[in-house]
Amino acid sequence: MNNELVVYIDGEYYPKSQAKISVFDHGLLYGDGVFEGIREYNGVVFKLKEHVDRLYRSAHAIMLKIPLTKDEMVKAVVETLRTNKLKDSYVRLVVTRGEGDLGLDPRKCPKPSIIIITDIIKLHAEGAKENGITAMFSWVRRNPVDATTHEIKSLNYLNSVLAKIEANANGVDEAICLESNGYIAEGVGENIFIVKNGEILTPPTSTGALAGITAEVVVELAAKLGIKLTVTNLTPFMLFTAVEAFFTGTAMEMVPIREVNKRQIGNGKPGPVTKKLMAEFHKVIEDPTNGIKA
Ligand code: PXG
Repeated sequence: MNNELVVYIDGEYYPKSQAKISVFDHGLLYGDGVFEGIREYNGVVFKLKEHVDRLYRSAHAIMLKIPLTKDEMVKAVVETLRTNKLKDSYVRLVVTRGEGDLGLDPRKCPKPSIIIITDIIKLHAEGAKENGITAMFSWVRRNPVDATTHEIKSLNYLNSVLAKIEANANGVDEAICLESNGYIAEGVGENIFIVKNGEILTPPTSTGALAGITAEVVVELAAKLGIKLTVTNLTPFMLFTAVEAFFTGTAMEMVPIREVNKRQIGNGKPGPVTKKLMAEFHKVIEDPTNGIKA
């Protein structure tokens, strides 16, 4: 137990094996809560302020008052990492509505629960970055913007889980979700980009996708490199006929897509624009000024 990682729950640390919350927590009963997935690179929590800002925006949208200030939240993440002596890790920040009764009314939940899990990161499949991954359009549409939209990073992830199940069942690495009009929204936990005529295209968040922090880095890098980037609706056809495509996300970082629904993308290998951006992206995550030291 001495070497066991600890988990922060409401200001206390518990060994991983004993880190538990109530079965009456509405995060479990109704998916009523919000979360963030963050990475620490070499002792620096990448874009921690941006993730905490997004967490509070998500909480605001579901009228959940987080009982810590943003600064206190940043401190709690840093302290949890220090306690666990982690240098390269994955941070999962969760705020649930808290314990209530067996009715969905959030007024029955007087105190939100704050959970901070820090753990070692599992890397994605061997060769994903070098060779690219396969993807498929899922039958499950992204939740519309006037429903449990993924603009809110809420605990309602069944939409993404169903899409992932479909990809798994078909032996494909990742699923892509379309929005209600048939335009491309995003991956299950990734934003998506294509390259066409030397230009980068990516869907708007008004299709119900999350405003990704990794995607934002790519937008900044494209500007810095002088590559035109346009936010616009993308059709499945546009992806099938793109010369390059890639996913971005905290867990996946940047990963090329080599095949979609059995159609080869470009020449089936990571293209020059993707490779250039990936190289630049690695410089960004290694730069300690892009995060907060743990
Ligand atoms: N879209 C959705 C729906 C997400 O959940 C992203 C895009 C990428 O955003 P960032 O800010 O990370 O660039 C996400 C976030 C995981 C995991 O462990 C990853 C996410 C969410 C939940 C779990 O694989 N990605």
